[in-house]
Amino acid sequence: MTKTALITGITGQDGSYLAELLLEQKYDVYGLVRRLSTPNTTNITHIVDNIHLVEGDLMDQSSLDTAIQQCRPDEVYNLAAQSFVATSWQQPVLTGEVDALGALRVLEAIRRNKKDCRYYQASSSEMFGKVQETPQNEKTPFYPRSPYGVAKVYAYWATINYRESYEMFCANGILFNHESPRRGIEFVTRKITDAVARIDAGLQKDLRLGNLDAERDWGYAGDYVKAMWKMLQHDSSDDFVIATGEAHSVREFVDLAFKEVGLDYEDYVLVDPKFFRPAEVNFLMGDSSKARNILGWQPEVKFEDLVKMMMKADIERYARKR
Ligand code: NAP
Ligand code: G4F
Repeated sequence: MTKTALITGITGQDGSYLAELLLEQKYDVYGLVRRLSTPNTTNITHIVDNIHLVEGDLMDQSSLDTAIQQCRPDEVYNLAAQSFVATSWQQPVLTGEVDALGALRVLEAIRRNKKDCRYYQASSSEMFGKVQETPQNEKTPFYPRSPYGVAKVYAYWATINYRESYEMFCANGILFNHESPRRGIEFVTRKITDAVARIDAGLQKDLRLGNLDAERDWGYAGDYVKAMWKMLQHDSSDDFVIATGEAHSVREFVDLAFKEVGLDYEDYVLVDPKFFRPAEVNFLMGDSSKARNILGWQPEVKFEDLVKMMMKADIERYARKR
């Protein structure tokens, strides 16, 4: 029987890759989109004729109730969020409203309208923040360092609370950083590959960054959405860390990206205090052995290939523009 899925955040990086995956699996795919003065469907232009878009906002309970009543989903993937950590200090209340209470509103909409629906919560390695052990796994205590991280901890526990209070199928995917050519332009990886492509094309002179020594466990978004899907196919709901198990610094990323166009990053990169954060997460590296053993998931794309993939896409984009 055809399954129906509702994806919140379908216009984002992960939402677009997940929609592709579910279409390949023959799902009937619905995506929740919020009203914007200029619609932002760049990431889903290629599949927009094969999916159904429903209007709604994580700030608005009634729109979420209506969306669940309309779609009658078997699975809901709650990917919508104010997802940029730096902005969460500028807009802490909005971040809490969308990322914390927004998740609660989606859970409530499911409980009231389609309680047997399976729920995926986009939890984050940012919850580990000032890490209490390395590598981080499902049992590592949280120590969030940003309003974003704090909001995600709330949503994480709301997900577990609905599982335990109402016997609903609710899973947390604790995903470490994952990137792709569809990554938003303000995140450090995409900011770097876009800038290097622009420098290579003669459109930009330098690249201003913040903390070059921060280390992240970077994977490929296309690999990570497979883990989301696997979590909802499992026979019971549980929480899983999804990571590569390798940490690399921003400096390593920038070095490799400039090498792709035969340049030395030290000639172009300027450190700008504007991009430092009030409280930094210096290091993240995940242990995803639970997901590997129970779900049979593993990442395919290596760090070096991810940098190459993103560089290639941005170079081609500027070449097309020329
Ligand atoms: P993204 O590209 O920033 O996408 C966020 C999505 O949320 C967009 O579709 C956005 O819609 C939507 N959205 C924002 N506010 C909304 C609201 N009030 N109501 C409805 N939709 C709203 O994020 P992503 O990288 O794909 O990440 C997906 C999820 O995973 C997020 O929850 C993020 O916090 C979490 N996460 C990401 C990573 C990562 O490394 N990528 C790691 C761990 C967890 P518009 O297009 O209208 O702005
Ligand atoms: O790319 P970032 O902005 O990602 P961050 O803060 O790790 O958050 C991402 O991953 C989380 C999972 O751990 C997600 F939950 C979240 O939604 C998002 O997808 O920054 C990565 C690192 C930081 O340490 C930052 O301080 O890069 C450092 N950095 C150095 N210079 C910079 C810059 N980050 C940005 N965005 N811009 C810079 O110029």
